[in-house]
Amino acid sequence: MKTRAAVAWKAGEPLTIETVDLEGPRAGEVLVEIKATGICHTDYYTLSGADPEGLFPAILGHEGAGIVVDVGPGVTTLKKGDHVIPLYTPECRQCKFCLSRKTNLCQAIRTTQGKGLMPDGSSRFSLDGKPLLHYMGTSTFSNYTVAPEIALAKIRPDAPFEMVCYIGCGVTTGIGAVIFTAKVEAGANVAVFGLGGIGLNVIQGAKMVGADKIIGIDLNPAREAMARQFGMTHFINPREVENVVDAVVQLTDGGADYSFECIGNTQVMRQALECTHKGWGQSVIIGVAEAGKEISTRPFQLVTGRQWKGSAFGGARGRTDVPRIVDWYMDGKINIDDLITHKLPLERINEGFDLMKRGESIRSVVVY
Ligand code: NAD
Ligand code: DAO
Ligand code: ZN
Repeated sequence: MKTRAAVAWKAGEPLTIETVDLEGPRAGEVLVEIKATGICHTDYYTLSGADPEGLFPAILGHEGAGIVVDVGPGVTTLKKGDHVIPLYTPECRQCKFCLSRKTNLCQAIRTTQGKGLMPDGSSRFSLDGKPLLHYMGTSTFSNYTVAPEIALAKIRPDAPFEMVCYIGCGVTTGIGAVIFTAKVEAGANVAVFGLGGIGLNVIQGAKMVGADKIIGIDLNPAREAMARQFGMTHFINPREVENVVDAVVQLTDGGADYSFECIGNTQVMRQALECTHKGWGQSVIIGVAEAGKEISTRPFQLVTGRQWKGSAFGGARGRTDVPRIVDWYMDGKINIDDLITHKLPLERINEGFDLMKRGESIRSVVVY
């Protein structure tokens, strides 16, 4: 079949809208009509060329929602008409990683996904007979896409696509880091570094579990009002204090119980660790740093009880947890609507990237 898609031909160049060929689903695969997709910082990271694993030409996008149109042989858990959210972190429920119950990093299709291919080692997308690569197993910047069955979460049919697509990455990454990775408890003090599309979801996760002080840190003063709306109790602009670590320690009587780095800046990662409480503080790295960057701290920080952790996709097991998070949204427990600041047709997708680069959007969503 033919489908409209935004194609990333080369690092650093804008996407171009093309009519591309899409082959139907093979064994274990599903054809999905994408109804809406968010534009995430990670798409920009890859498009910019900063991602050493970025491959071109490819169809980017990993924050979508849509409807199953067709299923390949052997697919048993999904059928035509089901509403789904594609998962860049699949959940096979059979690999060593899934069975460990210690991680959400399913490895069933990791190798081919990292090469921009479906699990059988080939691409379903092409243009003029030349293959185009998939991206993160999802390629939601195409109106129709093919994804493995294990990389699709079935969601309730009454959830609006242009809102719940954000659960495909930002919402789950932020809220999940609080609930699944750090397991923040009621009454804890939390510091959140970076109040963008991820950090604001960390804030609303912290509010949801009943955190006490929720301290937001951002260089952009425009982020303060929105973060307060989502539950932030204190704001620190690093340009307005002498030392961010001291400022958090003073506000929390010795340090935050939990901190979250939602920027991808290794200097800030150090601040996030060192502002946590001696003896028990935990700092969770969510931000993806530039290739080649390293983190450092004095080892005594760890000897004296602080812990450094990381979180991918919020530690969520997609097929199990994403439908629950959609329910939380539908039940009014989490707010997505106010984070979707812009809606655009596919033809204007590059404007969505520009809004993100200028810090003017939280989430832009392409509605097909
Ligand atoms: P964003 O650009 O929307 O937000 C980043 C925020 O950090 C901005 O508000 C910016 O003003 C602020 N900031 C920048 N430098 C700062 C500094 N030195 N001190 C304080 N604030 C600073 O980005 P986002 O979409 O929220 O993504 C954040 C990071 O999370 C990115 O690195 C992204 O790639 C990563 N990410 C990780 C996962 C995961 O599973 N681990 C998933 C999605 C995104
Ligand atoms: O299993 O080795 C692996 C890769 C897991 C990928 C997790 C990606 C999370 C961070 C990237 C941001 C995604 C939007
Ligand atoms: Zn698995």
